[in-house]
Amino acid sequence: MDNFATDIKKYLEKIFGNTIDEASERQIYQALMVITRDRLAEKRFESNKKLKESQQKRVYYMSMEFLVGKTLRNNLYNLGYEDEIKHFLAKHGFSLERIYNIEPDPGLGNGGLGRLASCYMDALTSNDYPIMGFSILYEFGIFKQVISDGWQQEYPDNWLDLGRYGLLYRNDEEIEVKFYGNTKEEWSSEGLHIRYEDYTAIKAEPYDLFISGYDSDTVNVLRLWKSKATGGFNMKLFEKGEYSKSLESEAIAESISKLLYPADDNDNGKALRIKQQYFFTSASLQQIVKNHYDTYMTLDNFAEKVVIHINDTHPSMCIPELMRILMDEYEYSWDKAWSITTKTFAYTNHTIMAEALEKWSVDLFQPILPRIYTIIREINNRFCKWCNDIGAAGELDEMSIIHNNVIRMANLCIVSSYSVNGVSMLHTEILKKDTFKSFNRIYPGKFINVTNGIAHRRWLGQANPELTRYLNKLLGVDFIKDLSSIDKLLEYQDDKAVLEDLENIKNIKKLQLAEYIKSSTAIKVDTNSIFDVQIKRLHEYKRQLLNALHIIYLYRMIKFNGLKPYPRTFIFSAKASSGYVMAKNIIKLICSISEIIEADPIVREYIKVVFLEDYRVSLAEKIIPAANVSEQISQAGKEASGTGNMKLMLNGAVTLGTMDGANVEIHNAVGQDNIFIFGLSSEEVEELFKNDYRAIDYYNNNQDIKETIDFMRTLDNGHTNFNYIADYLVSTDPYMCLADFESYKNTQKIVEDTYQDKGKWNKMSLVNIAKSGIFSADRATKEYVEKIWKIEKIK
Ligand code: HBZ
Repeated sequence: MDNFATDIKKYLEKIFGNTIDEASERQIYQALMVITRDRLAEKRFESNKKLKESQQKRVYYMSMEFLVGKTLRNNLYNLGYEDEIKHFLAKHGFSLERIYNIEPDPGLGNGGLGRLASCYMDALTSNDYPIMGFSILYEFGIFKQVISDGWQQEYPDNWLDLGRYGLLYRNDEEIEVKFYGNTKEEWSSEGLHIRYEDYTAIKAEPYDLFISGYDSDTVNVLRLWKSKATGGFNMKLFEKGEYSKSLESEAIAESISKLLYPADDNDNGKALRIKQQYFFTSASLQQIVKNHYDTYMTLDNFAEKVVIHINDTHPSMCIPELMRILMDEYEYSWDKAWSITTKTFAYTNHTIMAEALEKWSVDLFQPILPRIYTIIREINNRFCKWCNDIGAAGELDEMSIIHNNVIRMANLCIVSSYSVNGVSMLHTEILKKDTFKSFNRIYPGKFINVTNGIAHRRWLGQANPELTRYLNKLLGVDFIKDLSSIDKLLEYQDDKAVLEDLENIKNIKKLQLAEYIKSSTAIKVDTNSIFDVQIKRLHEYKRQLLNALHIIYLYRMIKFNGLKPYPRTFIFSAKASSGYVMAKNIIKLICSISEIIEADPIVREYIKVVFLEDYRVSLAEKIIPAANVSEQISQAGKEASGTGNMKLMLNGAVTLGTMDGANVEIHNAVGQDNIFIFGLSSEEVEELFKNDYRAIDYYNNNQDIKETIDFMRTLDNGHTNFNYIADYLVSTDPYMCLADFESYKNTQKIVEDTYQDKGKWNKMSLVNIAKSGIFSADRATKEYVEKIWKIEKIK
């Protein structure tokens, strides 16, 4: 730790005029954040020097979202300073845990996609790969969720207030991004030039967040762009005496990075979203090209030295932007520019849900980005012509980039990237056989699979130090360095003492969570009960409603039919997109069930329902280590992968799930006996859908379903009733909760029975931990490195 302690003291003296014994927790927090950032900056300088010298190929990871999670613990842990700082602070009466709590959890993402991006940054850095992330410095991240009378309310998340200390402002690397206006073609003796006129320029200010690696010399950077009015932009109006208008235009410029769109399915139709996408992709591309040119004095070798990875279609404007820069600024011909571009980009698809595949209407898009639009149109024209030539014209309805005056961004990505990947085996198969089948035919080999992975250092090492310490001692291998070695645990699957130890650790984590639940909801939960967890975004396809329906079934059976199940605590946490009415109603339903049960002295002896508000990375870190059952119950074929399923498994929860996304691979890894699978397969779902799923038949033909839904209609805690949801379940529900209900209910009974056989349950839990190695982000990113990026470690 050399002089970290001295640095803290110096900082406190210099900034606050305090000694450490006079300092407040808030001051200590600031000192730790700033000193850690500066240490990382120094380390970054060293690793960047090596990178520059080696002139090796690099990856730029473009994502509208990075859910980084709290940074201080992660950085101190990775730098190996944690224990010493803890002791140093304790000597002066401070708790490092309390200091950690001061840091806001940067909510720069909605869910899985954003968290995946951060897990990958962490893993690649720990493994010494050269990667730089690019995104937006949202002033307000995902909203803060407050549950009031069972309803979700959204509050702004002003995370920069205390979060800004981790960022380094790089005003030497500001960039201008242009919107609106027109382009003029000008011919001269040297050829064609494109001149931009009447455009609106906005300044992109870079803020760097350093990404530390575990046991590694590498520090990578996540660059976040903030939008600013350019001085000149305002001055024109200012000089005309239009002072308030000039401020207005400033506000418009700055609105671009104001907030994260809180919808994780569709933002089509919003001009501000287009501006956000172009703002950050243009700034990043300009930066990348400039860096490259400064190093090599040519862009001819761009694709040999640069891979640009696009995390879903949100950054897809990178593609026409690179074409624009190559042609308009470096005077490349179309063909040469296209040849470079199509060797540079790789694209990950995260969804097959039709409503989540991004589309922009030409009428909205073209005026905002006229030059980018003409480039996309030309890419499309050439692609369509090529399809004609190869005899694929018949499939252009599916494949053309512009169709019915709408730009289909996924098609742009597929046509322009050299690699397209899905995020689990099943998902990739569906992409190839169904969603993009014509593309797969004309581009054989372009579609590949890389199953998702998670940063086990955060999700086990930091979130569950009790289990980590125990396994370290027991296994004597450094599974934090290399998670594949955790399978050594299998040797202990019949060792009673080990199984009991694991159970005890789980109980400690359950106790900690129970305390949190009590402090945040006033509900007292029994730590002997089964902790049954469903935590993820609220979506119909994820079927929190199926879970809720089963709880209503249990409630009715306990109350009126004398059922005495083994006690269970159902734990939910989920944000709903602010305009998603059904999702908000489902939250209300869950909260109402919770209340109704709490008010019932008989039922509450057996089951409890807890809805924890404001789901976020740091809350997940509390819930996951305490879970016994991991609910992964999406309609088969709909969840691209899931990553919560992996985090829960790693912490010894047993999956109760459908054969969907990465559940399929978890099933393969642990075997039939160590997972609870239920419900229709994705093929059966397709079949049933084609044959006209009639929910009402399930209601009429299944006594339990009928009674549960009828009972649901009578639930009424004061002023809300749930007829609306009951009607949906028996009529239009496309996710077919009723079709899977019987199977779910029966499997839940098996879960309950198995849990009571402690020896058996503990063994299942152990096997899940032991088999989680393949779900490490180290494995996943290694596949990206080898199959797609072809990069090497920093030398
Ligand atoms: O990406 C998720 C998938 O639903 C999940 O199955 C997968 O594990 C995860 C990582 O691959 N997708 C998202 O999280 N999607 C978004 O967050 C999203 C955000 C903004 C959008 C659209 C989707 O405009």
